[in-house]
Amino acid sequence: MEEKLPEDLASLSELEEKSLLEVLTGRFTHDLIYTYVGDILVAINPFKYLSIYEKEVSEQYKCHEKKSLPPHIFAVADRAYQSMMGRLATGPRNQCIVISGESGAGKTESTKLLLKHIMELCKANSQLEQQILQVNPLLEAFGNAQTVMNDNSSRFGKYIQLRFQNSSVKGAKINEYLLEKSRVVHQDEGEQNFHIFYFMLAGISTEDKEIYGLLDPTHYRYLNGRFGKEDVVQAWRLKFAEVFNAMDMVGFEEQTFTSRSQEKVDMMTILAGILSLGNIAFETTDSDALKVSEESRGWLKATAGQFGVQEEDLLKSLTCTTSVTRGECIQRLHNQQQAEDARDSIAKVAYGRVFGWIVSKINELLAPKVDCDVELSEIGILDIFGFENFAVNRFEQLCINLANEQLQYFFNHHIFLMEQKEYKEEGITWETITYKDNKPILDLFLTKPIGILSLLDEQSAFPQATDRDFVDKLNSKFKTAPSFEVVRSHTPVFTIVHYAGKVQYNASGFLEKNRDTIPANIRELFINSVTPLLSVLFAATISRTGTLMPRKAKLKVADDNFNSTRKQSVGAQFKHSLAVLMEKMFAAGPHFVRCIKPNRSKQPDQLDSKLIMDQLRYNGLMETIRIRRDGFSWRPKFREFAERYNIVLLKPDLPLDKNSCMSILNSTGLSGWKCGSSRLFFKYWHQEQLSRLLERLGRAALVIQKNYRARICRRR
Ligand code: AOV
Ligand code: MG
Repeated sequence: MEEKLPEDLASLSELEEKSLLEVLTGRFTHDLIYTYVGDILVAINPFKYLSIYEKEVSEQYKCHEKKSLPPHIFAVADRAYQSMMGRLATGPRNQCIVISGESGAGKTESTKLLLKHIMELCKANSQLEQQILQVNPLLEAFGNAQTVMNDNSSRFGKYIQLRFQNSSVKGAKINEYLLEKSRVVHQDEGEQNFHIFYFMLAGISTEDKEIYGLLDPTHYRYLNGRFGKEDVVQAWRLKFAEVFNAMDMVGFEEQTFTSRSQEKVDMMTILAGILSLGNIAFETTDSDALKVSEESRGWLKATAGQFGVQEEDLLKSLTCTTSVTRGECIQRLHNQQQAEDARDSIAKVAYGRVFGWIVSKINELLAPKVDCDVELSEIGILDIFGFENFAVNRFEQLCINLANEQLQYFFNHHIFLMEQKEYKEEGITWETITYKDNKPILDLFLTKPIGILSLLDEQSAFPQATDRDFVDKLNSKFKTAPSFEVVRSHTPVFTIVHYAGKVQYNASGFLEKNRDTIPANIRELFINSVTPLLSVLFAATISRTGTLMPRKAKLKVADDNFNSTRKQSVGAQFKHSLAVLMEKMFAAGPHFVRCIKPNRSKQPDQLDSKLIMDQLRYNGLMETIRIRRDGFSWRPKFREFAERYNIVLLKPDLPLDKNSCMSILNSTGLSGWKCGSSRLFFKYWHQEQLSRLLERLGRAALVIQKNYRARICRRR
């Protein structure tokens, strides 16, 4: 079996798609879901429980270079941790683990396993460890939902940064990207609202239901009047307890006079308010004004109570827009559509604020408690929303797929571009491996001033512009661009040829979603809420980094209603946060996990060859195997190398140049490496061989090296 099912695809001598598929299929049928391509891990989602994550297994994968173990996600965690500790090789201290794959491929599960193993590795103090591990269930309850592609689909992106002082974890920080708020008010066929609503309705006691004003779940329009069967509801009930437990563990519990935490009570009340709000319907009257339909008067009253605002004020913010122009207060009455939009935008903004609050609270509680001059190193884990292609794709899918393009670019840049550039510069003989460069698609989105996002901003700035106008602009600018396709249709649609396939987008609602403005009267309404949490959430702005920032002065109503001059558009913010993230990741030592989805029906033991092959192709796996097999993934400068390995010769004061490197290497008997003009070129396995060698030389050598370093310091 060993012979036929190699653990490392870079060891295959014959590279053909067919044999590649055979190996992966063969391994998968033996429940071997992990396979290496050199230092890159390929993971196929098993859709079933495998007993490969137990304590004994995680024990084995501690500093595992010393032993040869089967490919495993724990090995990736170990490698990142050892690299951060400087135990493996030269290179940056900070590490990032980049997990990619389409929706449902297993990114979030991988993230949790990585976190779990890193916590094992650093023997975190039990409280902080538990806090960090509980962050995921908490975020998932509020930020994940069932979609047609994944029953637990992440509807936001996250970058979890674990902060270390030497070997021990000191804290964590979450950056979140673009929660899909529109899901609160609308879900497509076969999809659900965010988990927390179901967990809450299933798990709450009858007594609490009354306190929060919650009714039978089938009443709520935002849940499409649907709930689960008894077994599902039972599972949700447990989840609800888990979420509350997680909140306690992370530290949300506050000292209060009552037994309940006020913030949690407020949070539940706001969630209940969102559900009631969704049931408010409007009717036209003989006069110009709208009124709330007879059946929904009760819902209006309930919502006002839950949001802690006056019924008349709530009604007013739904049925008209107030603006102040030159000191004069002008009221514009809404038509039915506008009133419904106002209702939905209140729900979205309230939910978005609750989510932002949870993230900022987590960040506050998990912030490292160390002196500010202590330098911390970091392991970041990126788990975004995977590539999506639904029946209807909206603004959210555009942003999600853009993020995936960016990640694919990051991968290509590291694996193909940088590496091959160095071969050329350093005069290494090399036959160029071509790969599918997605830079043109990324440019199509991001270039200024004529990328898709810039054009969207331009159109969003015109109050009269329509989504059709936006698509017309795209069509005229990009009709000849290779990754853009004009679609002739009555609806405003266009197609992008992404690295992972063609996606048709429906631009209806793009401008509004990109503006994402809260009318000033709605903000005022909430600032004056008697529910403390709600008032705080609206009086504060949430910064890009997910921390709550108090507003300097209370907003004056005199601000225009669509305060787009001060506020960046959603597209521009997203572009900015992606850029910041990339900068961080480019400065770190990267580790890649490529998740693969075996079938579309989420079934165990089923493998759809065509689906797998598509993913292997657009991931560029063939090319990756080739470059890992023939290429040199570790390329230290002479200086870096000599500094680290001079102890091999037990001569710590060796000059840090090419000659010394040669002497060191000749004495190790290593083969297969190459020497360039300023650096050495090694295969990925050389690193492990050398670290094993260092291990053998043992402590004696380390002591010599340490003494030498101390001497140098004194001399300086
Ligand atoms: P995703 O994060 O990549 O999709 P998930 O990590 O949520 O996908 O995985 C989807 C489902 O697959 C999980 O809920 C599990 O049931 C199953 N699964 C994944 N990995 C494993 C594993 N290692 N062992 C057992 N089951 C697994 V998305 O967030 O939709 O892009 O947006
Ligand atoms: Mg996910």
